Amino acid sequence: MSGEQPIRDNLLTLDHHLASVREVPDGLAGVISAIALAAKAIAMKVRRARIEDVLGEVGKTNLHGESQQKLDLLADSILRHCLERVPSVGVLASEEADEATLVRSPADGGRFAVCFDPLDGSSNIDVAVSVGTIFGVSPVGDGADVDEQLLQPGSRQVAAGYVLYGSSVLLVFTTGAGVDMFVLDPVVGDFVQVGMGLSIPKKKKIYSLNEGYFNDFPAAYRRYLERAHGDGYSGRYIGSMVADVHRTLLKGGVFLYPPTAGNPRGKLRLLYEANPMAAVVEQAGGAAAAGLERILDIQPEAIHQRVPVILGSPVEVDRVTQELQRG
Ligand code: AFP
Repeated sequence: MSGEQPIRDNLLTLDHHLASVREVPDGLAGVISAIALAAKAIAMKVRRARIEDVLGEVGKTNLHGESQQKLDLLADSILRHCLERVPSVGVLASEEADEATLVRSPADGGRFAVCFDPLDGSSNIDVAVSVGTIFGVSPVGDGADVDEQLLQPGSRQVAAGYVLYGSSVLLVFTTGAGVDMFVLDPVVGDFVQVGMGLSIPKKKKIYSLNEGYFNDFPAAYRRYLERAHGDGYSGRYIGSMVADVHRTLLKGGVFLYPPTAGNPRGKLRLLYEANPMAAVVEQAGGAAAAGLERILDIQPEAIHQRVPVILGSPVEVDRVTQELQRG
């Protein structure tokens, strides 16, 4: 019949999945549902950005000195709106806000700290390139101060993942027992499961980084790249971390954002970019390092701290770290 779309009979929605996952901490399913709801609203805004005239810069910069896009702020407020209503959410930290927000204290039931980059890669939106939302959820740490409750190693995350607003809208996340993938089905209006227990290829001759900074990279990264050139590697770089990491997760290879002369600690942020992506990649059998340290072991010192990032197939990450060990 014209106009009717087939609906799969084995449909498993995100809510079905969350109800069936065992051993997730109490109140965590509500946090993930809230992120999924926000993602649906953000996806709509991204799709209609040109129509609703929300493309382009606000005319302000965030504390990282990067210009804020109208959609960055819109996505930030959608996520806050959805998360603040979840009774277990205690603290929020976003790329778009200088300080973390206390939503409710532990005494009032605030059990989780949620760190997020509402719209990563947003400078790509004007040219309709894929963008994403990245999130990590941890139990709030001890301490009266919001920063103390938030600043914990990524290994404490109880959920982490991303939403990719691409040719389809994907939600990929882990609650510590493998990585699952959902796609937003526009017919059903919900995220439906399309992949369980994702596994990253052990090796693949692909590197993904901004090679334009070659002369600014430390010598070890330049040596790695020279070797990769000689070994017949392919380069793939979108410039949107979610899209680049997602491709790396499915196809293999290594994604890198090394230190540069301009950004001696790299560009990417530990709490809401590196940690969630490291958790996903490790749960899929990959590796994630900040130079010679495991990303998930780093004790953060500041909300917007930056780290170098090397993540992907274990063999490929190892090839980079071997060069770093040589100095
Ligand atoms: P924007 O959000 O400003 O577009 O930055 C995107 C990003 O944080 C991350 O998604 C990319 O991996 C990285 O920056 C790209 O940075 P370069 O443009 O320096 O390669």
